[in-house]
Amino acid sequence: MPRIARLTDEERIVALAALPHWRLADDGSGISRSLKFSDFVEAFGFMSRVALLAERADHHPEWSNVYNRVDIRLTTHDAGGLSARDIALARAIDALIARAD
Ligand code: HBI
Repeated sequence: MPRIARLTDEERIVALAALPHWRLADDGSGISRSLKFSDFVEAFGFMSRVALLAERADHHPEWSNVYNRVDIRLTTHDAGGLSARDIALARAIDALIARAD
């Protein structure tokens, strides 16, 4: 039995309304955001900061990096879909980006 609850349809809608940079997967299983930085060092620096957040929260992104681009998908494997943990990590990532501006 999953230890973490998947969000309901209504909870998903409410959560996503406050995360305009994130896209909900068609099947509702996760959210994603793509980011572009000025170069690879900036992108990798960002990934390092997210990695520290993720490790502290014991919640980890699925992501890929090509040069200055980082594609992030958040989903909760233990829940088999989107959970409050993904929303919390998305907010923390957004806060990191806001600070970098
Ligand atoms: N990260 N995205 C994601 N989803 C999980 O379910 C998850 C995780 N990081 C660590 C983690 N679960 C652990 O708590 C368990 O696998 C033990």
